[in-house]
Amino acid sequence: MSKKRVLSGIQPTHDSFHLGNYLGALKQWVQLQEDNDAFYCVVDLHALTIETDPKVLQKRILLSAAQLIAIGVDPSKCTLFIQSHVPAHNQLAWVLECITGFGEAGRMTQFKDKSQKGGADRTNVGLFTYPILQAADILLYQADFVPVGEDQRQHIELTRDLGQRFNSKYKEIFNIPQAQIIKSLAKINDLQEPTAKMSKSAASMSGVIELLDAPEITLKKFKSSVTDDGKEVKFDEKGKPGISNLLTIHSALSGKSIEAIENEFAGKGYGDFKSAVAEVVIAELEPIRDRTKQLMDDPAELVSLLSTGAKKANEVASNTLKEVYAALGLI
Ligand code: AQP
Repeated sequence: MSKKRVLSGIQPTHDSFHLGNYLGALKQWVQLQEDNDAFYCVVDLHALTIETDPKVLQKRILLSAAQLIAIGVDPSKCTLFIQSHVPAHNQLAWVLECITGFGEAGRMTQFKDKSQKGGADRTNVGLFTYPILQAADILLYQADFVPVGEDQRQHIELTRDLGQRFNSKYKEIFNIPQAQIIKSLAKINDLQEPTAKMSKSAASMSGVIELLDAPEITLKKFKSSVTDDGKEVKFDEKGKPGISNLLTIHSALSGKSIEAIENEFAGKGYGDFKSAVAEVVIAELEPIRDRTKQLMDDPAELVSLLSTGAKKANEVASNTLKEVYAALGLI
């Protein structure tokens, strides 16, 4: 049986990825590379929707690639590349923009949230067309699965709609992908605002567990996490969102069931529980932090690994684009 094609990307919008990215998406990337033909990219063009100092962006792109490798994304098992190294992403995006309705793009909730937060003056057209570029990222590689967190569900739906629309209007070229979302890990929440998703662009990083944080910072963030007035360590998403979020994190990393963790902390205070969650997280993140630092010591080696990935990605992407252009009647 031929291998399934997997595609996913992450934005270099911050120095460090966070625990939401890690549990919601990146841990799946590592597993899926074993039995699938996986393409993973650092979506640097998407990051241009936020104005960033060029030197800072350059460092973040390298840091992102280094973190992915440190987590276990292995360039010998998958195709790891930088989005801007493959021009077909922008070329297909334009084609897809021409079959996307204005109202359809305007209904994307991430655009609505981000443009509302930034205000009209700071909202650029790139933010509006972002999901269409994302659709091009995915459709170019004929992906079967896209491992993502819950926040991306709507964008994957749009990708499917655009792929189907092109196929029925012009020619059956695109494989229609499915989102692969692990329900229990699809939304890791901010430790200070446990009903909101943990995000790289949060107003304050005090509730965001960054993979590259020093252990003492991670401990401090967990110790000061917002919980409730009760005493019981019990999973109850509505009544105890803070404790439930911590239980999800502990369970995902320790491999223990939620029930086993609840039993372990029966009769103990929230303080002990918070320290225990921090301990599990620190044990997971320390090696990732160390390996990222080592990889950043040799940026030339990183760039060389990424250019090998880009070569492979370009082959697949340019073939799809050639077919698309021909189907459109372009000479
Ligand atoms: N809190 C989260 N819980 C579970 N999964 C999450 N993801 C993001 N936040 C959570 C998943 O991580 C992958 C990469 O995300 P991204 O950087 O491409 O974009 P994002 O979804 O916009 O992530 P952020 O952290 O909120 O970044 P900013 O603030 O820059 O927009 C995706 O698969 C995402 O689902």
